[in-house]
Amino acid sequence: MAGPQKTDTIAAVATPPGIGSIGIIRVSGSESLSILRRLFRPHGGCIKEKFQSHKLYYGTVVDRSGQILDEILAVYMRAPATYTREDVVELHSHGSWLVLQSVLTEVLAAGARPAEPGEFTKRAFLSGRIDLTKAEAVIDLLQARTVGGVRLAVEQLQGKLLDKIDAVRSALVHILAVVEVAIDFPDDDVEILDGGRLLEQLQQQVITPIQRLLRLADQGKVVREGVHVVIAGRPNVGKSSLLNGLLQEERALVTSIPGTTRDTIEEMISIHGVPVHLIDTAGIRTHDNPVEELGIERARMKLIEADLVLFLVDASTGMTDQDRELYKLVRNHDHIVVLNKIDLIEDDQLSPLEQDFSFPKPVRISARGRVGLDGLQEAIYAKVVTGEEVREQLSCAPNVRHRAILAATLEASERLRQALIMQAPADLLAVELQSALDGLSDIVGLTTPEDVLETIFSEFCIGK
Ligand SMILES: Nc1nc2c(ncn2[C@@H]2O[C@H](COP(=O)(O)OP(=O)(O)OP(=O)(O)O)[C@@H](O)[C@H]2O)c(=O)[nH]1
Ligand SMILES: [Mg+2]
Repeated sequence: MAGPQKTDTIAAVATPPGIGSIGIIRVSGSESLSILRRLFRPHGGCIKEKFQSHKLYYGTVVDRSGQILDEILAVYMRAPATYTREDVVELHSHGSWLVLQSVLTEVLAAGARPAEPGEFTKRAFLSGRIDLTKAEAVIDLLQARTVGGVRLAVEQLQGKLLDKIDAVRSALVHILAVVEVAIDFPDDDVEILDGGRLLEQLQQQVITPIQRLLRLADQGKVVREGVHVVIAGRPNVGKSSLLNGLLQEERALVTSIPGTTRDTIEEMISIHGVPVHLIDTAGIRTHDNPVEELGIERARMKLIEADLVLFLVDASTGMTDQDRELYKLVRNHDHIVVLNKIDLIEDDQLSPLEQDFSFPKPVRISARGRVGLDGLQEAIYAKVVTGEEVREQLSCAPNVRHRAILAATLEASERLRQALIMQAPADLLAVELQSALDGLSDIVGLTTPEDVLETIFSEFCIGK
């Protein structure tokens, strides 16, 4: 694995700041046990207690003068069966930030140094317990905002992505082995290099799986980061009512006066685990009021940035000239036409209205009556989440860093394919193969440059 293993002992508060019933200080490194012995007085035990690994002890933690700081539970976990593969100690005190700080001060005085952000996980990586994709999964797990994001991170932590990358790597290694034999025995070049077979292997075991991983990366971005959905329409069509309906709370002001919403309002909902950022905007119309005009300008800007626009029309008035003007802005964007206030008209009056929109079919709702909102959510989901995998269960999705490397690996593989078709000399094939392999080694962390590692682990919080 990359880099030598550090041996100094690190410590940090592993639980978030604030008041909690418990707070945990984590210590990792060769001094962990001696630090525990120095600070901890087990209940009914003696100072020279032989701590059994992975067992909780009840007692008190004391400072250098012998003053009791807190009643705690302590656990000593002997290497290598630990998060970092080093000796680890955890002190579970009461969750007061002051107590945690005073205990940490004593741990540091006893020989540890403060851990950097992500340093525990970095040690797990450097010791070879986890690869880089699993370390990244830990960050994703901590930062996930929906069940979908959590699910994806857990699957990655279980090694789903690693397995797929490993399969592609071993296919490339296999091809490289054949090519290298051909280099060593140039006279037998033609016989050894069965171009047709290698091409088939390259396509089935390298190119197709990488293409699939790239598609999954796009879908994974949707699950992790979510999509921006803008509710747009002329004033008074019920945009804020729709926002409130989807949020199931009275978040935005709703009145019968056109021009109620002046600024954009943003809230998040989760549709089947996908974070959907809903943005309610000021109704767009021409107006002299400068405040309203600013709001309208913002609404236009949001429209441009949106992943999807919900174009809201008041079914009871039908399409007005203003609606038609506004629809011109939306038409070329990914959008769903939503006919609101269907409670005010008869069903048969809706069909002629729908004819204004060729495709896709408008969704009928009553925002105020909370009717049709489930159907609308399904329509939003179907629009933003493409591909069967996500709908069934996305279990593996490369992130932005992996995506860039996979794209480069795909290019190298394509060049290799061309070279095989052209029956290029074996040493040239070997060069392309090696460059494809190097990229994949970067993904799992075998050869990842130090600065990339730094960037990845700096995203962690301290104590993880
Ligand atoms: N009957 C009926 N009235 C609705 C429905 N949805 C909204 N309204 C009413 O329409 C009026 C305008 O609703 P809003 O949600 O404020 O409309 P808006 O599009 O946000 O308006 P602006 O912020 O001014 O652009 C309010 O009086 C709502 O109660 C609906 O489904 N049926
Ligand atoms: Mg509004």
